[in-house]
Amino acid sequence: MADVSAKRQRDPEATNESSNQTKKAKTDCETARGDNGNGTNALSGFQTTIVLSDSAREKTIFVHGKLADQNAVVILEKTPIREDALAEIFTASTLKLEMRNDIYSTYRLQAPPHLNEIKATVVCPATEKHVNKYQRRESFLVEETAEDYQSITLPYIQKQSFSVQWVYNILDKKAESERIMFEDPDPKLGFVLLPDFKWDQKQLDDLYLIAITHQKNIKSLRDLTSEHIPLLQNIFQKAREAILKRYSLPASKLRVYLHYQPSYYHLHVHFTKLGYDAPGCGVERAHLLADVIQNLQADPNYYKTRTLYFPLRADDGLLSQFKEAGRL
Ligand code: M7G
Repeated sequence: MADVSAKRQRDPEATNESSNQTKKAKTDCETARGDNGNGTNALSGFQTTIVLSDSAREKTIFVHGKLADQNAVVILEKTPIREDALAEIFTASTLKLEMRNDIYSTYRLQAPPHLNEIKATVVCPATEKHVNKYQRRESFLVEETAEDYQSITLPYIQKQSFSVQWVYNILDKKAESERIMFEDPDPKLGFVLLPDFKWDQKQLDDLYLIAITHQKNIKSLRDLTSEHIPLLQNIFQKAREAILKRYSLPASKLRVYLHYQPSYYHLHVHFTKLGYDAPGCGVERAHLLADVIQNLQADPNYYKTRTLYFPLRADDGLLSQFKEAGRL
């Protein structure tokens, strides 16, 4: 961040111009999305440039394109079939036979529109980093020593990481305030718990919540020391209680973890339903909160001193930095 303010001092006009451009891009996107209440279909003007990735198995497609002349990424995802909708699906759908053979038959079933939804996520204006994030790319496992963190990773994330404005909007109740499920307002130990935007909250099978700390100065797992154990324990205990109360899901049904590396460098904890194969829940990126607490209890500087492993995609600038430093 020091670099950014230094640049601001050197070249205030350039910075003002780029911040004006960013403001204009945001306004263009808001207008195109119909945020101003003009009631338009937010995506009717979307022009596809390229399909970044898709998955027939996950029923998702990630598309890069233009919305009101601004770069945008649109993610479309067919929503899961809910058990409580089965009766209506069976009674109110139309069926077209595709083939029949002995005891087997397949059909095209046309469910009523409200049971046949596609979840759409729009990122506008999208940066180059967003476009890269959603593109399918080969990954490489990186071995990051404590020294590598100081000399390679930290300088890189201070210059290149995603904006956490959306996080501040949540903490300041400027966005998603009606979605907050639980809050502990304590500035040191407190946090906000709310549905991750990957979860449409229609079914518990893919439950996904995030707890975002009120403390703004903890970037990631690497910053944690034994000093943060009370904060982590508070999140672990109160968020699980809130989830039990609201969704009747006990702790034994939850996977609670932090990502390293995260995409957003403001400490947050992921809560997903055990059994849901959430993106990023693999061992190369997810660190169970219970393990993190125990590791810090055993060694106050565990995460400051340990070598940590994580995957980076081929187009990730951080990977190039590791390569340039001869660490890969
Ligand atoms: P992460 O570990 O920093 O990175 O997690 P990842 O996105 O690579 O997993 C950030 C989490 O915040 C992810 O699970 C995102 O889906 C979620 N998220 C990101 N944004 C921009 C928002 C948002 O605006 N609102 C909410 N509720 N969740 C978000």
